[in-house]
Amino acid sequence: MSSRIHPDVEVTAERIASMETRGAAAIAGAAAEALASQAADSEAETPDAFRRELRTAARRLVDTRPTAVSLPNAVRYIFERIEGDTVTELRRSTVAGAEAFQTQLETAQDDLGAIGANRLRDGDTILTHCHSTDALACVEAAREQGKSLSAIVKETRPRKQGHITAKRLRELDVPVTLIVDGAAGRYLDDADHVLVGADSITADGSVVNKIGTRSLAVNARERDTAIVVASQTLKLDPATLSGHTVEIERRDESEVIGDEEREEMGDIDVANPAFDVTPPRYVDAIVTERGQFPPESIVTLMRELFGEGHETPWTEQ
Ligand code: RI2
Repeated sequence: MSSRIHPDVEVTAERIASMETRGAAAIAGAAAEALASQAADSEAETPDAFRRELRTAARRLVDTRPTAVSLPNAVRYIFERIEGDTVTELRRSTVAGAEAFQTQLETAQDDLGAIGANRLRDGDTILTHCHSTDALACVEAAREQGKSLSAIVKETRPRKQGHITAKRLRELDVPVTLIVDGAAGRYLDDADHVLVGADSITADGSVVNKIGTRSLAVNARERDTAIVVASQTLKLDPATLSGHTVEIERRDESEVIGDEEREEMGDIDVANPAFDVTPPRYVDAIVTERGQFPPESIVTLMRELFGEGHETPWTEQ
């Protein structure tokens, strides 16, 4: 029997896939909202049909981007809270689960920001890569404490999300110097902290983040510049506790080069992996809403929050 996908789920999935909605926290929040619409407007006549519908919608959302674990973690959070014997009860508990998730998302980012801000001293310079709302929450909290900061912002090819970071930092009244990615090494000497976000954190404390993070961290380590990763616990990947690896999303080649330019070059291959993996030895601290952790000890927090399980009930047909 086919299960109807709510238009909100379809639109949300398309926005996530095209990166109109992007950033690990934002895609998790959008997916939760879409699942709430699916549940609230469900016309399923039996509990089984309702659950089937929800699983189909969840699969549509989770399959959009493979790397950010926030997406399956958000869906799992909601599925764990679905309860009841009637469609009305199931509908109500799903919507309540999605709302609780949204609240937790906001609170976690505020709490994380307050902790990350403690690392930033008055007069410090941060160097950023890509656009992370978790990383910016630390800056916002520091600004609220009255600290003055300045920022060196990598533009972050190919999609230049550094431009969003620059705009947000200016809104926080932080002076910004925008640089091309290749200039990062030159500017590391001027920075007190490299401050980045994460899409997924693995059990060994490796940080999966926007492509270019690893070389930035290696360079920063060589110059003794602190590398701080701002990451809500929503980005901890419980599947890695049992040996699963994180799939690195490969995006369309057209993000790197236009057709015309490409044709002029002749026969070339183009690669566009969206993320890379920074090993724990290049990371000084992972700042979460539960405190800051050396990357090697994040596994303890992961076990406490997720146990050994990483069920994916939405994968059942
Ligand atoms: P927040 C982004 O991925 C960046 O890699 C960023 O560091 C990470 O998500 C976390 O973002 P993309 O969606 O959750 O731009 O901190 O590919 O906002």
